[in-house]
Amino acid sequence: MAKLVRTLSQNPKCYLLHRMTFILLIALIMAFFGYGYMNPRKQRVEIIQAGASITIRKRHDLQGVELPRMVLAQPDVLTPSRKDVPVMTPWLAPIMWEGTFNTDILNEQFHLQNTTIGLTVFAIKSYLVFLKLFLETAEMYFMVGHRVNYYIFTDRPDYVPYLHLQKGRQIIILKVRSYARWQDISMHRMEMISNFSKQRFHQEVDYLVCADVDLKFSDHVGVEILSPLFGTLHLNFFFLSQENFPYERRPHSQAHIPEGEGDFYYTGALFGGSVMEVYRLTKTCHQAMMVDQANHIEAVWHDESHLNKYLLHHKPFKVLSPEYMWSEWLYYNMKNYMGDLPSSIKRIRVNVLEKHKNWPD
Ligand code: UD2
Repeated sequence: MAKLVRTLSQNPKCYLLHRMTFILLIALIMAFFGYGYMNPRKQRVEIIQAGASITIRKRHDLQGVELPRMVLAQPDVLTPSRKDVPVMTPWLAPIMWEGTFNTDILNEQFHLQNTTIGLTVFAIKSYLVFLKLFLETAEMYFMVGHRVNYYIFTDRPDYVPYLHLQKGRQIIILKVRSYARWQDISMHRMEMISNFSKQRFHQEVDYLVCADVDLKFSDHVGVEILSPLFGTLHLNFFFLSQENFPYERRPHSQAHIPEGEGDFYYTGALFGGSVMEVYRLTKTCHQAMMVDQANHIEAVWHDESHLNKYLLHHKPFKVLSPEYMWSEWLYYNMKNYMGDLPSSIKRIRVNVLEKHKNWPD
């Protein structure tokens, strides 16, 4: 072999051939190892990644919010989050149950949008007694870490309790008139929310959450509930079939829902959405109640009947499970029908308090 190499190197023609073969070999090696760098697909991936990080940085600059980058496990699309409860309506709105959402992801999304949430609550006449507990527990559990405006509608602003609030949260007291009957107070909430949505809420908040006052927050209620329009399943009727729902069945009421129709029975105690959608809902319900009043009829469950009619015809984007409006005492009274606390209720987030309607003013 050594002899052959020496012979070749002594021959000029063979020497040239040898050099050219060597150069060709080097070029081939370079082309092979360089493929990874030259590959256009790889370059495109890097450009996309660079583009994405610039976009995110811009959004941070714009919003002035600094958030750590989240590293998350890949979602498991083949395993349903809950098998014991319905997690989706037939119109593909999620039904919010414990275990169906990731609070960290949602918090980051809503922080990036710099979301402000308005919580409306009415404390008129004797119902002022509920306000302190309502606010204290809201400070502990409601939209923690987000900007919140509490809109307190009352006939007695001087009696609104003083509370030390977390950063980014404020109380706004709105003086409104009272009515003689509790039914009128309850129903006129729709009118007042629609008026104030038009006058000011649309400039101050992104979402409105409308709640009864005679309740306490007992666990996390966060941005997972927010969507353009949401309603909450009424605990009493979640376990029952449609023919047992207490919809308004008299055809001459504007809240009328014929037998055989209906999706769910929603509680009047917790609903909401974007300011625009809440404006549409409350305005429509108020106008319908005015028509009923002119026709000398009052819907069986007042504003709640009209809310149910509205949500039947305007499907909510999210539906909150009874975790979001539980009632120990109602449940106790209904136990014969419902049995022990259903295992589907993993967390009780809001509790309706027991009360008596005929308190002295
Ligand atoms: C149900 C609904 C409620 C409403 C009502 C209509 C639930 C848990 N709640 O509750 O949302 O649709 O039916 O019949 O299903 N209020 C005052 N002062 C008063 C009376 C009422 O501020 O003197 C306000 C207060 O915010 C109260 C709300 O109106 O939480 C509703 O009145 P309610 O709680 O007495 O009505 P209730 O328990 O029948």
